[in-house]
Amino acid sequence: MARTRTALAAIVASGLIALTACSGADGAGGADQKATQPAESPTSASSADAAETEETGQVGHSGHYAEPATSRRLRAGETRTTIAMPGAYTPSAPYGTGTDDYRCFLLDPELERDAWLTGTQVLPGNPDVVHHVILFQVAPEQVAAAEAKDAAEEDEGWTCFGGTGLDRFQDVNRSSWIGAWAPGGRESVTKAGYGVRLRKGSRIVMQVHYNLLAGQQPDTSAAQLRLAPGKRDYQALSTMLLPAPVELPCRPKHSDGELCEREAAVADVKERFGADGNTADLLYFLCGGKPRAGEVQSCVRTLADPITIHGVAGHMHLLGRSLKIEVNPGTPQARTILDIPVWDFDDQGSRPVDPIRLEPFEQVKVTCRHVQWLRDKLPAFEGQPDRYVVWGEGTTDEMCLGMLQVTRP
Ligand SMILES: [Cu+2]
Repeated sequence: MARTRTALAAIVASGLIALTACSGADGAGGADQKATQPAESPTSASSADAAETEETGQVGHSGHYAEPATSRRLRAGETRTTIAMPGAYTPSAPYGTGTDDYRCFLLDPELERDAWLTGTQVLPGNPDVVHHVILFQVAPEQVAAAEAKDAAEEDEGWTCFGGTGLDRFQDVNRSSWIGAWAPGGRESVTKAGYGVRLRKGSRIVMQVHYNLLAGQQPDTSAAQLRLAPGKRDYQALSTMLLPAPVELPCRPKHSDGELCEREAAVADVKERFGADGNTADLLYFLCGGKPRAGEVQSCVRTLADPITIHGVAGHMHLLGRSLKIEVNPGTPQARTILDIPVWDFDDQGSRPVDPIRLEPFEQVKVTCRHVQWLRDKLPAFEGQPDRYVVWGEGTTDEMCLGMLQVTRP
């Protein structure tokens, strides 16, 4: 199915945009919570700890993926199901250039009735090549389209920069994200009484970002889903994405590189990621304004519907320096709900917040600062001159993304 862009007016009206995010870095991820679902709040965790001591992972699986060293114990009525790629996939740069491959795999949790998803744990098969993983839900009415995409490409799965490709645009207000993983991540479990609604017959797309810097090696990854009975009276969580542009110019003394012009830099991203490399320009339909080069970029969104925020997270890549999410900026009610003064690429976990209820016309703002000098310090940029950096899916491209875990009345 070719991805085509609808009229710009539709994007403006609906606030839909194609985007994806990769997260995490190689290295010792000490952080234990790297998912887009709310971590248990300190209060619920303390009571839960006694009941949910660590238990060792299931054994006896013959898959290639690694079984978790430890899993948190299931709560009453919960079950755990493992969904794995049907076979190995060997990543390659889909457009013949670049060192990143994003591949989507269609997995079937065999839901015979509606359920609440109360936790996720990704089991990466080959850590040398798996950079990060996002899990998306596929509604029953989208399953046929997903199967067609899967069948259309020869190897397992399909190329999927910029989301699953099933929605022409990802709805940033109600993203189909249900979980994410970066190196070091463990099982993510929702607060008691909260879950993501999965309808009977739903499928899961596992989007894997493969980094090809270590060469092409086969991978078979899997995920564990923690499920609770759908008849329970739980509150439905969803993920709201808050992307902002990245427009980081070259440093004055390093501005002779070929890609120091914005136009050339955007063209380069499109060459590596196909039509999905368009995000740098599309973001202005969501955030307003026009591209203005600078280290600090932000995006203010005005709510159309009431939300209650339960968790917050941020995402940038290697040149990210600081990130902030505010509600009602510039008003007497202004409040910072996430403040990361020094970005740590290895700690992208979601943080619980005391529930914050926001009404229509209230605003949320995400602000990011990226800096070029970090490229002088990081091995991933060795030998790479300054370039004008825009939003892009590659490890050495950048993103500015806030994530809110919300319930809606
Ligand atoms: Cu990213």
